[in-house]
Amino acid sequence: MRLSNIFLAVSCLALSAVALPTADTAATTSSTCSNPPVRKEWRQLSTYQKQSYINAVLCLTKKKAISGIAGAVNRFDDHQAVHNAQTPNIHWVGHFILWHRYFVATYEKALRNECGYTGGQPYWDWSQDASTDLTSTAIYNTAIFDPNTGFGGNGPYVIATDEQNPLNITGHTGGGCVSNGPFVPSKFTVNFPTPDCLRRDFIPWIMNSFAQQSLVDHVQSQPDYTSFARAIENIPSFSEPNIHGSGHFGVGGVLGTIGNAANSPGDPLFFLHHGNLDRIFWEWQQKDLKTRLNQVGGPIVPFDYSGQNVTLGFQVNMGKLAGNQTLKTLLNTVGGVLCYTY
Ligand SMILES: *[C@@H]1O[C@H](CO)[C@@H](O)[C@H](O)[C@H]1NC(C)=O
Ligand SMILES: *[C@@H]1O[C@H](CO)[C@@H](O)[C@H](O)[C@H]1NC(C)=O
Ligand SMILES: *[C@@H]1O[C@H](CO)[C@@H](O)[C@H](O)[C@H]1NC(C)=O
Ligand SMILES: [Cu+2]
Repeated sequence: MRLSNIFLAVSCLALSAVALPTADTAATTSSTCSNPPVRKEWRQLSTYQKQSYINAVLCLTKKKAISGIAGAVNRFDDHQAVHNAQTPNIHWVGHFILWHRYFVATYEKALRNECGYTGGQPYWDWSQDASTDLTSTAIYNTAIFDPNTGFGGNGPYVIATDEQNPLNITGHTGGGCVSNGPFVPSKFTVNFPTPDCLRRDFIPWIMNSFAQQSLVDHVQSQPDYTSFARAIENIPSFSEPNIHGSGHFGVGGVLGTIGNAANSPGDPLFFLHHGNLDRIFWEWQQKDLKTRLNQVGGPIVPFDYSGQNVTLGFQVNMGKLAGNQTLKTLLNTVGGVLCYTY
């Protein structure tokens, strides 16, 4: 009775808006989220759409920072700085995937509202190209790394000192400044925490083994939020693959920007990698939406699996970039605070 009333009320609101919701989203689409931008895989974008996206990213680098965090010069840096500030509280916790959902959505909103981008945040589905031949470099030859219509490629090889590689990660192939594409040193600076070029350091065996579809399937077969949240991060180890590590260490390796736990959002690819993790989460939610719009769990304190768990009312923050939100709000991508779909 109550449910059907809510359904009716929402349907009326949705009808008075422009968008005609599908049956799936009708129950959850809010009146403040009509016509949500649709997020697409990078390869689904036209050349014009790809260029519009990259131009919008470069536009953010021309606008003054608002985060108030020392070292952040522009609106692009703001996001990296907020991630850096919260790094100790947002990984290996129950709110990991929801904090990062809010983070990517905040960036998407800045691209749209401040830089005229009209599409949804694109994502990079690495699992499409992960090879069982771990030495394969095919995944690095796809459209996303294209120097003309993508994000450019690797940096030249630089020897890493023992100090720079405390985990003794093997097989890194780059580490220098990205040498082609829109984010070369003459066009783009990673200002935060101190000015540097954008670095990439491809490691084929990590990229291929961490981005396997079988691992995505494993994550998406989890029965509840707590186990999903744990599976998507797994443990911080290179002997046990996890999909979250694929884009970070397959592209960032030892010396690359996106491989740095605190400062990874300094590589614009971060938002396409995390966009894909969010899509995987969203797809998992769709399998039992009624339950999965109302369920969270997992530790408040990193790795504290027997301690206090997050609840639906638990709040996360974006510093000065956006208001605090509860996890309940962030479970719904078309609820109004968030407004996008896949
Ligand atoms: C990495 O190698 C160094 C020197 O060979 C060694 O002392 C250190 O324990 C190794 N670290 C790990 C995490 O295996
Ligand atoms: C938090 O959740 C875990 C996993 O469901 C559970 O084992 C643990 O007891 C919970 N912690 C508290 C304090 O209830
Ligand atoms: C936002 O959340 C943070 C903790 O996540 C808290 O310190 C801060 O006081 C909150 N701000 C508001 C306005 O509620
Ligand atoms: Cu992160």
